[in-house]
Amino acid sequence: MHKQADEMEFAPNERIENAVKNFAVEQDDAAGQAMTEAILMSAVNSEELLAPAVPAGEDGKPLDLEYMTDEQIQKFLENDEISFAIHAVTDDEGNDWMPVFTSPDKVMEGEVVDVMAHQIETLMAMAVDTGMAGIVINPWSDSLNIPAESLQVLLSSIQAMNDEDGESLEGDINLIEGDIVNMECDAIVNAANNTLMGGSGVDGAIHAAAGPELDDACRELHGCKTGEAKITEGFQLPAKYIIHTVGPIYDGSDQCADDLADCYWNALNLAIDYDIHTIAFPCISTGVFGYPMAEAAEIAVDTVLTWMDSYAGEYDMQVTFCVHDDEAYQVYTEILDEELTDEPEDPQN
Ligand code: AR6
Repeated sequence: MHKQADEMEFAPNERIENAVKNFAVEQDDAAGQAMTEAILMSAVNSEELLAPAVPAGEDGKPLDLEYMTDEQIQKFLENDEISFAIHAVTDDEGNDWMPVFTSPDKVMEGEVVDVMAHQIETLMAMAVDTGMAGIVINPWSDSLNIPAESLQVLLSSIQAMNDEDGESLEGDINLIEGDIVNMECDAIVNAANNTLMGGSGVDGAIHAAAGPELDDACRELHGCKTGEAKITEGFQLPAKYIIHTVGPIYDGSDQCADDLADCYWNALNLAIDYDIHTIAFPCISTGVFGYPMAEAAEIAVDTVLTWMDSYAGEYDMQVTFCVHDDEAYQVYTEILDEELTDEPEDPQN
């Protein structure tokens, strides 16, 4: 059965998945769709493909493993300086194709070859760089050829996403430990309650610093539902605006996680209406409302990154996570490091 790219289930290999989806949009003929489907099924879902390859010396000729010196073996293991000679499959017209397999079973269906696991992105780059006609997936059975021109389109798309990640996210997400009332940005976000009439924690600090005019302005807003966001001026704060949102009281439910994500999402959407381009968030719900810091931080970072991704290139927004203690700083640092470090693969590895 033929499935459209956007109906398929994916392993978490997002950049390639997105590249393939973009690619699929341009391939509106049956052959293009079949090719896209095959890449999705095989490459994206397995993340790594197996390629028959032997280590090669500087001259590009295959090295015989049995006669390798210890030093060569070490270099081979470290994947350093030693490249790989690819076993190509030559078609009737004399074109060389790089064979790749989606599983060890697919390898075993034909002649016995040594294989190595590689990231799909690396293999595509290798096929293009070595001037192959393309790659042939599972050459012994349900084989499918993907020409070099198609691989090039996919690679460019992946590269563009790498560049975009690097620019839009790393530069526009900040982490600060401190008091949010001192933040000099277009807007700070308040972790309020449904009455919007002030309280303890960050809410209390913001009301105290902004002055009594904030109480008057909040009274006019007539409360706020959990997950929603409303805006006032910043009054005596350095920030021009305060976006008030109400986090959920933690009970471990999915609803609670959705509500917390809504706080970030709705605050950012509201920010656009007021031409806000720099915004600082506290760790909503993690104080009086009892949300465990690590869980809340995952949702905060995920939601903000997804929002920023969806507006990439259309709206500039700098987001600062303003945490209040060392523990929260540590938790956010780890999550952000993980989410923002998305180094492109070195095609030689
Ligand atoms: N700057 C930055 N972060 C702060 C500050 C500050 N000045 N003060 C506290 N935090 P909480 P909630 C951190 O309790 O859990 C209020 O009474 C704090 O370390 O302020 O959403 C409201 O009126 C914690 O990590 O908000 C509501 O009734 C985080 O801010 C209720 O509490 C959130 O803690 C809302 O509870």
